[in-house]
Amino acid sequence: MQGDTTVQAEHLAHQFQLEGSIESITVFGTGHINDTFRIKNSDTTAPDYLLQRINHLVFPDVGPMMENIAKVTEHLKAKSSSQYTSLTIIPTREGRLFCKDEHGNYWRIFIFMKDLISYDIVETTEQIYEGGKAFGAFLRDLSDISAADLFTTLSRFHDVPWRVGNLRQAVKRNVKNREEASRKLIRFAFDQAERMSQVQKLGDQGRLPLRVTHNDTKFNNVLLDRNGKGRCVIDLDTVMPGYVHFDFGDGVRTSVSTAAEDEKDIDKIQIDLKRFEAYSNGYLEATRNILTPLELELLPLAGAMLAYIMGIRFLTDFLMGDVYYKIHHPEQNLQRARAQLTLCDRILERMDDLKAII
Ligand code: ADP
Ligand code: GN1
Ligand code: MG
Repeated sequence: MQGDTTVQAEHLAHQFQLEGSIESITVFGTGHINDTFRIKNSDTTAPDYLLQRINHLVFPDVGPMMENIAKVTEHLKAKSSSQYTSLTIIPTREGRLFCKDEHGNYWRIFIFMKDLISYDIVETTEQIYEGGKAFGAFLRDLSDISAADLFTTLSRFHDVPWRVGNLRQAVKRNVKNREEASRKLIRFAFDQAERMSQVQKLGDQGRLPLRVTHNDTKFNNVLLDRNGKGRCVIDLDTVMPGYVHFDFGDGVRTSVSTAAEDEKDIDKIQIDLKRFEAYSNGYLEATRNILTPLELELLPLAGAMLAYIMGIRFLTDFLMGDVYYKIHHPEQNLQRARAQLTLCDRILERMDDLKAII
């Protein structure tokens, strides 16, 4: 199957306006949603490319989604300071932003950023600070686009009450008889639902500005250069209207601990306040001047909220029989849910420290 996909990828690559010639195509990256391939160029003066088969079960509106990405990357390119660069979409031979194959799959190509690095687990506080600053600069540099100008690719993506409703339904249906194995986590999720709904409630009341947010700012979605400087924010599928807490929170979720997203040994899930401080310093250096007092006041809660959202999404997917996220072993979604809800709990325990830092 893997081989077939790579052959198909090569066939698809020829539909795009590539320079040079293809030396090899290999499966690439650790994303949970799309299928990603790296195209090596045999012509060293031409770029390498990143080819992706878009998961259209997750993203059904590929056209408007690609329009969002084009709008945002052009905007960032027009104003970027020298430190930051933006993704470059390679059009098809017909000049389109993506193409559809005979099986109904959608494909796109970006220039591959050869000398930049993505960290699944970020190593140093300097790297965390740089990643935070890059994600903050992303929000700031897009703050002059009206959120209403962007298409909502995935509605209610970080809407906690809606996510809790989905979990409730999954528990009730219990299609795979997995409720018993998840019971402790389900109880924690319902106990925290009210507290975790605060941002959404204030947003619904019109008390938080809707901004152009990235919505998937896990740390491996910012590329750093070899000197550890933040250079490029990637994975722009979910760029759409949102609240700043979604972006700040997902960055915190994926940088405050050295444990993996699906860490099995929950004793390893510990919060390092120096990591939180580094991320906040970077993020706020870029955004402090544009955030409202209420937005700032809610930032300490954001990391716990995003860990909670991921926890209940993984748990829902486990109960539903692993229909959304790619998994590599049968209990992985349960393990991810346990790790993320533990992380949420550990962040909540440190709330006073986080407030003092912000
Ligand atoms: P997913 O939505 O599946 O997470 P991403 O767009 O994040 O897909 O791509 C998967 C991985 O590929 C990223 O985590 C990163 O390591 C790498 N990657 C993505 N885009 C680029 C790029 N333009 N240049 C270099 N590496 C990239
Ligand atoms: C998915 O595509 P990827 O792996 O960057 C998911 C995010 C989750 C993340 C958890 C569209 O992101 O929301 O935070 O997994 N993306 C979508 O690792 O659901
Ligand atoms: Mg990604």
